[in-house]
Amino acid sequence: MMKKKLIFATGNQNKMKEIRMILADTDFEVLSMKEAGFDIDVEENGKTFEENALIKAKALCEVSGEMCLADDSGLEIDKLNKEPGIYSARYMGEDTSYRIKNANLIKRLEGVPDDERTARFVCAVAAAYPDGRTEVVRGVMEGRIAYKEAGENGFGYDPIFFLPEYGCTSAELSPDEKNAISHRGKAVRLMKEKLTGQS
Ligand code: ITT
Repeated sequence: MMKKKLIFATGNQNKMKEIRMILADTDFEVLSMKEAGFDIDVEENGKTFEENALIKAKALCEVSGEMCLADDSGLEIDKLNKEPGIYSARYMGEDTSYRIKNANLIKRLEGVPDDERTARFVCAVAAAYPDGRTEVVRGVMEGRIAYKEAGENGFGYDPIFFLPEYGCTSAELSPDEKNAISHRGKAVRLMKEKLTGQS
């Protein structure tokens, strides 16, 4: 079967790995931006995850002329007014290590009890077609901010994202386990339904 080409507009290798796993069983050939020969870095000046995902997908679609997908995601901490939110990658500076970012967030929640440590990972996935059509979907994973970092899997804020039902952080889940319940897994699977519902 001829696979349909799809380019994912991300410069984040960890996201790319997760997305590839989630789309492995489809008839889409998923290319990273780099593999497709493009390297764009658009200003994410939207006010929501959805707007930013659309900005990234549309920008790459315009330069490549191919169907493109993009992910915009982040961590919302209720006690911190939903920070870092859409600024998750930029929080404390794009080049600051997650050791430092995670330690800072734990520090900001010092003395905050379990039931007020609620947080969620949000992921918007947008699709942009060469004919100008777009689609956008959202996936969410609920949890709590841990008291200390744990786990080596995943990336970013995973070591401080505690999942009460599993008794561990999302960095302690295997890649398959994380994809099965994650914000990105949910959003990409929703998008997959939309994409496979049309030829
Ligand atoms: P692209 O824009 O190139 O896709 P990015 O890393 O800048 O890459 P975002 O603007 O969407 O992506 O920022 C998402 C940030 O949110 C990411 O860098 C992490 O800090 C955090 N994040 C998102 N999903 C996560 C996950 O599954 N586990 C841990 N942290 C996550």
